Amino acid sequence: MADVTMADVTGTPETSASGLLADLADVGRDRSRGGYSRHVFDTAEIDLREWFADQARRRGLDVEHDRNGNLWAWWGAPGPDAVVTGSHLDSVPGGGAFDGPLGVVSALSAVDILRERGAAPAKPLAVVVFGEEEGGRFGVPCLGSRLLTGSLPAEKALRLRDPEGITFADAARRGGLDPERIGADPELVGRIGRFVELHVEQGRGLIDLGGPVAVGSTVIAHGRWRLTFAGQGNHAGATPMDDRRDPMLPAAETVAAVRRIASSVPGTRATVGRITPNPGGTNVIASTVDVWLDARGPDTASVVADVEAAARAAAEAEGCTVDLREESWSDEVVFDAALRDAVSAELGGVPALPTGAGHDAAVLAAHAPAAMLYVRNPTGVSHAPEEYAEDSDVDAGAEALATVLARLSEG
Ligand code: HGY
Ligand code: MN
Ligand code: MN
Ligand code: MN
Repeated sequence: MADVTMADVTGTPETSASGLLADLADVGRDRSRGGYSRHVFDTAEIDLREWFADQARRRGLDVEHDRNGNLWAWWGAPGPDAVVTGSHLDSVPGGGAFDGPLGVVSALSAVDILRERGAAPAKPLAVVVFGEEEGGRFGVPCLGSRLLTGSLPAEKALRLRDPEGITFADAARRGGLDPERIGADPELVGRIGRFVELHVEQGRGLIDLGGPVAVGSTVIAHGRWRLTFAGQGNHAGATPMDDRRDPMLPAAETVAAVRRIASSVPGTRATVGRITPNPGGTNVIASTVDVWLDARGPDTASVVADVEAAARAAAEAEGCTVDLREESWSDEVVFDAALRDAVSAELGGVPALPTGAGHDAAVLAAHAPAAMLYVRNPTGVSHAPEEYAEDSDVDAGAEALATVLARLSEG
């Protein structure tokens, strides 16, 4: 076990999680949308990976990419029953500064705190950064952790294309991976004894409860579908209104139907946040329109079936066709109750909260006991520039994570 202490690792200031987060404030700013756009293997995300690797090495951690492009920083030789913590560095388009990076900087800060406390973990400890958690470039969320665990076949992932038509295989190659090696990594997954992900809360639970930290109880079932409406492209000015097959019309009617249908099924959250007309000219009747549906909740299948029926009826009325394709699916996850309660007790009995957001911890939960820590977000807003956490809560979260890691890594 590498008994590296901060004194041994020259040039690394004791840095708080809020201080580390401030380091990242200018990486991947999206001037056109506001917020941040950081997508797997794009310039900003590669800058963030390099920053993380440097921070980890300055703490004497051994850094390695796994075959799927997830970054691992080990304190102690990688081995069985490791205590692993981490999150992601990528964002949604125009996302906030905390979703993902907060879990990563808190993990680095927790290593500093453990060393300040003189802790000597009896088990290997690792900080991991998963790739493409948001699916912001290739459309499948938790791409890195799904590939690692085998819940997404490599051949399906390699064919995924980004909005510019670049395949994941090509992007991975540019990110330094060998596409031939991408795929399930059971030996690495087998090393994980426990996984803990700290994350900014995406919602108002802790505001209403009045505390800085909570543990996770469940992650909502959620999926993504793409509806492609097809009609007849044509000239906006030369085509009479009664002589059109405009796919934008059923697309618009389907967006309204999503809101109406989702609002009628308790616990459902369904959203259309992305629509792409092709070719997308102001003076052009579109040939096709892609509409992406994000649907979550206890009865998603029936909600999607009702949306599909509404889409088909609207398409037919306009002489268009529609094709619906599932792009990703995640079952509801209930975190390991014994671990959840142990983590809560270790932190003085913090509350357990459900979340409507997906996480890598939910993917790993099928392979090792996993837990989540949430840090208060006073705006309650996420996936938008207003996402926030006070420095005092950020640092309280890192302290809490250190306390949990210390307990889990005892002999
Ligand atoms: O979409 C989600 O729920 C997560 O933020 N990836
Ligand atoms: Mn997110
Ligand atoms: Mn996230
Ligand atoms: Mn996550």
